[in-house]
Amino acid sequence: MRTQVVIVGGGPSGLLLGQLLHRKGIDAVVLERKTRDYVLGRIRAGILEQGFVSLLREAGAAERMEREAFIHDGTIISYDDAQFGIDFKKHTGTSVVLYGQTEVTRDLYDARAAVGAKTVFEAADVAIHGADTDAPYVTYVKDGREERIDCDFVAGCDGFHGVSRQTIPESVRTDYEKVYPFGWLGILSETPPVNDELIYANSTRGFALCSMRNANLSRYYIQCSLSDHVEDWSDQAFWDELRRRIPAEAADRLVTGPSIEKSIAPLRSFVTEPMRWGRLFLCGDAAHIVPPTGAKGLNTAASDVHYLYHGLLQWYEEKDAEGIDRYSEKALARIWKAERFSWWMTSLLHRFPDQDPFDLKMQRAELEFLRDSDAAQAALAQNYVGLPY
Ligand code: RFL
Ligand code: PHB
Repeated sequence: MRTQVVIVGGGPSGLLLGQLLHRKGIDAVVLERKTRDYVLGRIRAGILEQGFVSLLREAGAAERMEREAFIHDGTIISYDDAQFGIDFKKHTGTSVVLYGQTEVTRDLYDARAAVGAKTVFEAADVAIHGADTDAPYVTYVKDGREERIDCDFVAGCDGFHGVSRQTIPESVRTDYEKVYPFGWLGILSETPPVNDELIYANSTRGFALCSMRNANLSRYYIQCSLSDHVEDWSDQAFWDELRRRIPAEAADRLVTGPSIEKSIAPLRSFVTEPMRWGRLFLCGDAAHIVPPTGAKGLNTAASDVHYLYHGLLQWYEEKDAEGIDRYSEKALARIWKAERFSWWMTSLLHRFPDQDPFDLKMQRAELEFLRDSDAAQAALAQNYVGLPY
């Protein structure tokens, strides 16, 4: 078969791109390795920038989000037993939206199904051919049969462990990576959130984050060791540790309950350059990873989608290659700033195993500067709500 754009990966970036293209009459097929339920079972991001929200609206998939999402005008930072707020609204005139990645993905799948766009689930052995020619094609195996799709372009939206990035020869690519010496243990529980704004906590026992999905669904994370296993952490042990890391008055009102999901995510910063090889374009986690501390992963995926979507539109509607030719450069300029912010938030809030007394004093001074400086708070707010596209 033939289509205009093959999208490898049915996560949020692939689905968003597919839906935007579809609304402009550009044909795209999404190839997803897993089942729909598997993709929807992954609990990930919670915070959306306004840029993401606008794209979701443009994709015609924002209706439920407009009804159900929560607007967050600020956040709380705590250290030891002190805490202060960062007012996004005051510093930037805007806010962020709390709406889970699972819900975004569900809405995009539903929107895709409603318009009859083609998604192939359980597409195995996806391989991209001729990406550096004018006639790329993608092969995959479905129900034991090999299929082939010829196309104009391939969008590699298949996450960090996908095939798209690996398709670009190592001689063309430069990878930049930093692996952090800890992970995040996260749980989801059907309990009311401890606070109406998120709490990012730096404690002597390590980082903790209090987040949520709705009025009766809480999401909490604690920094853990990379050698920890989920099975080692009973719910009780998690709650006890969380209580020790957050401000005492929050710990006192914390409502606990059984976890309905529990997982460990390692923390990593990663960027590959360039994000284009011939007619293959990398989007989202396929090209870059951030530690979740700045809530930027899904949001940087969305800014890639924005640049690629507009580049492809320019190609199809105006026969102009400028947008796709400058895709990598434009996307990377924004990504490196989100990488910097995520690295900085991570460094500010976590305990590192090799931190010496001087490093701890530096971290403390930085927290106190942030607490006392309007300019420092404005810089955090500006990055958190999202830099312009
Ligand atoms: P995804 O979501 O990984 O989707 C890629 C899809 O491609 C499929 N795939 C393949 N399909 C076909 N053939 C292959 N060979 C394939 N290989 C893989 C996969 O099955 C999958 O369905 O990448 P995408 O779309 O780029 O989206 C990126 C986001 O998922 C990610 O950046 C965020 O979840 C990161 N993140 C956060 N981002 C935010 O913006 N705000 C947050 O608050 C936030 N919190 C988080 C996070 C990530 C976390 N974890 C678990 C890493 C919190 C956590 C704990
Ligand atoms: C989440 O709600 O899952 C979440 C929120 C903020 C972050 C990371 C994760 O920085």
